[in-house]
Amino acid sequence: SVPPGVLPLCHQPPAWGRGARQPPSPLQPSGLLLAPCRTFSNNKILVELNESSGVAMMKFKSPPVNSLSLDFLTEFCISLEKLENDRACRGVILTSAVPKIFSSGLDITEMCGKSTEHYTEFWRAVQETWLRLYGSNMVTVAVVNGSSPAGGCLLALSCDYRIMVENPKFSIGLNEAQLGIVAPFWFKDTFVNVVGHRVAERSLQLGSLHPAPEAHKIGLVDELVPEEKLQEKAAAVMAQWLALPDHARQLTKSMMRKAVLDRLVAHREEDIQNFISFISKESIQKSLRMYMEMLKKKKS
Ligand code: CO8
Repeated sequence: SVPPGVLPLCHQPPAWGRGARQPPSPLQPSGLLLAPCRTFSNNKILVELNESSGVAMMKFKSPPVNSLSLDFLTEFCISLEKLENDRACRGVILTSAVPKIFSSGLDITEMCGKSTEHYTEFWRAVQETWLRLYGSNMVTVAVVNGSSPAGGCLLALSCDYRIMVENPKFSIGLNEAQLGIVAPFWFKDTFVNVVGHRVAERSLQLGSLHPAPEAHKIGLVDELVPEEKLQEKAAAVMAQWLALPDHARQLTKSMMRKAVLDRLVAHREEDIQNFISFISKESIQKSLRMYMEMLKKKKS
């Protein structure tokens, strides 16, 4: 059922969409060709844009765990910017092409034993990714089809809606405290905006990774869906959100998110310095090394 105040599902591209403003191609005067799908792929992300629905799918394909390395984040920002500037695109679905993993979060090797210059570049890319995704004008839906700790959780939290696979083996959360590090204020702000202060505080202090049913219960994800229904559900959610006039939805989104976005923009350089001085501490480096060793031992 459609919540009050939301227009019913729209099966035709609405007249007010960004796509509708695109001039018809001379080769396709009707503009309604056979659901053309434009694909662009780089090393770590595959993007498929369905021009008739105006929805793009961004699939993370960086095995083994879609960790958010500098290269991954750079590709992510470039892909998102391309879609943002493409009038044929009104919505993006983020998902993973790697079985069982949405994203393992920030690539820990980028934060271990590197130079100050590297930490600066890396952290700027992390900030940029969040600023672009959280501030996107497009409708953003995360299809969390596997585990999604820390930075992976942040990507999902930055979307407008989260659908997770109904499997208690997969968990999601901001588990930074378990690594002996602290989630930055804008990770925390994004989390609070989704689940509220109390739930966020407990979860952050404990560094909790919530199995899918629990994540749903605390509102960290909006819906749980069996694996085989994920794409169908994502398309239905997209259609519901795209049934509204873009300008009204975009201004509303901006009204809800602006204060949190502005806070990072105003303190961006300070945030980079904080990251560098925190991550460069020998005690923090030691915690990260031990955590990586623990991951490797768990395997053997
Ligand atoms: N970064 C780099 N490498 C990773 C990461 C990662 N985040 N996660 C896993 N790997 C590596 C593993 O070490 C392993 O490498 P190898 O094959 O060489 O041994 C390989 O990926 C596969 O990992 P697993 O064998 O563990 O794969 P599983 O399928 O069994 O498990 C999981 C997948 C559940 C994702 C598991 O790997 C895991 O829990 N990973 C750690 C996730 C995590 O805790 N991420 C937090 C990153 S920190 C972050 O995102 C925010 C930081 C904010 C910084 C603020 C500072 C101020």
